[in-house]
Amino acid sequence: MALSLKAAVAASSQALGEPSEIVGGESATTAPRFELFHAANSICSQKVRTVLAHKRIPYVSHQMNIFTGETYLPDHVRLRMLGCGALGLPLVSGHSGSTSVAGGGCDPAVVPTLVDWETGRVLVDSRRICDMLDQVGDPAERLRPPGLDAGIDSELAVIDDLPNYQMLAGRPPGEDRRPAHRRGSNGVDFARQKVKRCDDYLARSEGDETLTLAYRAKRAKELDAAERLFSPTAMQDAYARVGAACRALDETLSARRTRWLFSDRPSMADLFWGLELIRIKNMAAASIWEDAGLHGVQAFLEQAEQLPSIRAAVLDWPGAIY
Ligand SMILES: N[C@@H](CCC(=O)N[C@@H](CS)C(=O)NCC(=O)O)C(=O)O
Repeated sequence: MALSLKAAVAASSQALGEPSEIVGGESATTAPRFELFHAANSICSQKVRTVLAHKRIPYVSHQMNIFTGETYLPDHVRLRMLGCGALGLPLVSGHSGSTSVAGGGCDPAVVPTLVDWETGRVLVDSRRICDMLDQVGDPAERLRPPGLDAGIDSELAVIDDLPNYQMLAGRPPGEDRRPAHRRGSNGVDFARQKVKRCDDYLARSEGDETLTLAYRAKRAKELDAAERLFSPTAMQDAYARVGAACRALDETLSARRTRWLFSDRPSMADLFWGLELIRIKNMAAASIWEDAGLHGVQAFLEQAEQLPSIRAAVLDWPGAIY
């Protein structure tokens, strides 16, 4: 029997320890159109929260803990599989190194997961979710306004391909400046823990075709990550790619005549770049632009840190910076 959306959302919500809450809708009298399953420290969730805050869209927030593996809970995976099915892309089978769904396929055990009660859809990729949210509300306030969309999209493609997972969990090349509580992580153990988690769920999902497909896909992705992503050479390559992206950003910033990248108002590219730079700084890797004298990048970061949406969704969001 097909799982109804209402039942899937209720089950996924109940499986979490934390009660849900409404964000951004203190004065709302009707139930919000959107429900978001997300995690405080997930950069992909941060993008969605920031767009929701920027556009002042209220939503029901279901917070998950990535470190304890709540995104793998069977009820959440079932909900996400509805979104993966609607996406029209295959499930993941390996790890591309980035969080891009275009290159890697649909991951059934991650966040963010957005439920849209108006269309009855589950959306599963931060970039696609943010594009859809941008269609909501006043067209004059679009974060991807017509006419600027080509430039914005090319920045978003660069951002979508940044090696966030390697930077989060892997050992940086050269001096390890990460704070003591994170210095032990080399990525391999982190990814292998996820493989083990999938094995445990696979053993308990016998006979359940949807869950078996989902955990097999996630297992293959994390095994690939453990085997390939965290070697010294792979980490060197990842940091080099981030360095190149920051140099290109610095050049674009120095050529512009506007307050933000494309106009005097922040676009989706400004928000996402701001969030990525905050993440890189949080990973103790701001030396990537500091040591290279990329002053434009540093100034841009400081400007982005002042945005009320970024403050609300990340800098002042408990557990987002760690
Ligand atoms: N393409 C997806 C990727 C989502 C993703 O990779 N989420 C990460 C956090 S940013 C996650 O939930 N990881 C948990 C895990 O893999 O165990 C998106 O942009 O939404």
